[in-house]
Amino acid sequence: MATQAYIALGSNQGDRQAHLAGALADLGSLPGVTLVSQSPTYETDPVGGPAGQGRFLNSVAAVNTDLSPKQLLESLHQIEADHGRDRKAETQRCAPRTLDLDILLFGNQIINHPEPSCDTLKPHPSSLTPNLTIPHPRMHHRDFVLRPLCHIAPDVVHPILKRTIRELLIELETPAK
Ligand code: PH2
Ligand code: MG
Ligand code: MG
Repeated sequence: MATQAYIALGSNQGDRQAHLAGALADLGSLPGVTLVSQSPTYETDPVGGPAGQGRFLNSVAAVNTDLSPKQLLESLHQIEADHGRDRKAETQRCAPRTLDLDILLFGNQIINHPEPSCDTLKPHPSSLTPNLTIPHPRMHHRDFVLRPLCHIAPDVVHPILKRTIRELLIELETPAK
């Protein structure tokens, strides 16, 4: 049975609009992936990473997929590479990139998150796939993710936090007292 997944798209190098549009087209033509909806594109200030890097274009897409999370991740990495991203040349975290595709949610699945109830607070080694933690561990802190996601999936519930995307966005926007 197909799973609904949400993918964040970001670009702050080269022809940003072309990279996002091309990535959406590539996503939709992956075998086992159907593009369901896409958010508007937002121009956002970079969060983290080196000083002086350019602004991002960000959006979010919903897909239906028969792929596993790992297969989807590998396909996303291939699309990033096709759009000129060279992960090996990135010497620092959050380096500027032509294209970044992150799996935010994959149905209700929880992957590689520490079990709150276990002693070690570490995921079981057999479950580890590098760079595959779902839900995306920082998505609820990021306006550039929640805003476009809220456009297409306001009532979807975060499977760990048990809050809707709309609630998470409101919480992020509400200044701490
Ligand atoms: N991605 C990052 C780090 N910072 N900032 C913005 N505005 N948009 C992004 O997509 C982004 C970021 C790491 O992937
Ligand atoms: Mg990212
Ligand atoms: Mg990424």
